[in-house]
Amino acid sequence: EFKKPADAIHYRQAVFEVMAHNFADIGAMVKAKKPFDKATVLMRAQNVATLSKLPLEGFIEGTSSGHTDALPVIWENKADFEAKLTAMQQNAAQLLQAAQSGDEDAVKQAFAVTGKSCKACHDLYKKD
Ligand code: ASC
Repeated sequence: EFKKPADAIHYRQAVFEVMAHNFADIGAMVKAKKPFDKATVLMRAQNVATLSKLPLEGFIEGTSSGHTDALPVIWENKADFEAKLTAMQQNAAQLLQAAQSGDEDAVKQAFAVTGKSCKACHDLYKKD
């Protein structure tokens, strides 16, 4: 439970921020901005997969005003929003599997798929 709406907003933003930091480091490696290090990719992918399960809790009704980019349409389309969030979690789990396999091409592909599922939600439900 959150004491006030702003706490729910802050919670989900904190989760997304830590997710983005971890996801971006995998991105730097698959885009060859830095050397591909299997152990680091695995650690990052574990973090992303775990964090992917957390933000939904923060999307409580009445938290689309104030310091947030979340659009009110989320709560008019909550089933679709949750389906897209679930797809992202499944893709993050696939990314973790790829990281566990150590196969760089598999990581690259799973990274791209996961990024698309981040964007799918942002396109509809996040302010630009
Ligand atoms: C990221 C990040 C996102 C997604 C998105 C993918 O690294 O912070 O929100 O990827 O940009 O299109």
